[in-house]
Amino acid sequence: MNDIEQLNEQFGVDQQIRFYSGNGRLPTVEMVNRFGKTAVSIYAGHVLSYQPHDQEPVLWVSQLAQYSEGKAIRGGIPVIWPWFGAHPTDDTKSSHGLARRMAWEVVGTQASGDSRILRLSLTDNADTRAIWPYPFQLTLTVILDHTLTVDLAMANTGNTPFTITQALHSYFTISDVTQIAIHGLDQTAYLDQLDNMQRKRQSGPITIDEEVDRIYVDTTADCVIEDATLGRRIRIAKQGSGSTVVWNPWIAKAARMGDFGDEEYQGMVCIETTNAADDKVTILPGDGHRITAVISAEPLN
Ligand code: TA6
Repeated sequence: MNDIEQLNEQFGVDQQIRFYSGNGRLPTVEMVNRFGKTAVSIYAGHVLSYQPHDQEPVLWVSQLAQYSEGKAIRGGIPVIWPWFGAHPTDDTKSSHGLARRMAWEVVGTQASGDSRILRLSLTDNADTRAIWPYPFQLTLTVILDHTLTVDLAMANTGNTPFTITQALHSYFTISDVTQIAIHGLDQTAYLDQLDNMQRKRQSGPITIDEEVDRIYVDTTADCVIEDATLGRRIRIAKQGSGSTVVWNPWIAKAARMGDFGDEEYQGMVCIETTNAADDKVTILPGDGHRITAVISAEPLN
């Protein structure tokens, strides 16, 4: 029996929760209910798609995304942990931590009523400790019901405190980046990553006509992407997160990324549920933290 057959034997639930060999032959699970469907790569603990029935996909993935061990998948919801952005002290280490490049494992599934639940875990090992020297346990819980909930629980299983920054780095499908408005951050301070982290203040909804890379600070607000062309709002609610990152690479940065189509910046925006910049989290031995994003799509009218 191969891995996929074993996964379906142990964790599959009829056609509601089904494992299959996805892009790059990565073990992938699809969960379906009467509201929609979602797909998750076991590798990297990476939500790849979320599609309410009779809707455009809510999450975006690049046509040039790479699906191979050790690579980060461009799109969906990469798990950024235990550091957001560049490593705080060692620039030889990959940006955005280690979790999105590691092999996770399935620990459980559940289908009851309209709810479909997947639990994946990543535990420290020789590979992680070679990069980041702390014992930890991550559990990613993905819940499909009338919305999509992505919850990352983390535990310090060692004897010394550690401090992390992190993100559920969500990529969203939009009609045209110049035609959307992002609500929820009006009058919120942000650090402009494109202007030496200068602290600025948002005035009104966010509209985009150039590269945008901002860490909004001291905010627990929902964000809403209003997309008149698609006739929908995407709402991102959150818990355990005091900062939100808004990113679009625009033309030049898109052209520099090998796993990102030159024109693809027009159809995506990242609204990232984070503990970033000064919104760090220190976890004592035996303690934990959780960060959660709840994603939903609703018609505009
Ligand atoms: O979250 C925004 C950001 O930090 C941008 O600066 C950009 O680098 C993006 O993440 C993607 O990073 P990645 O390492 O996935 O290419």
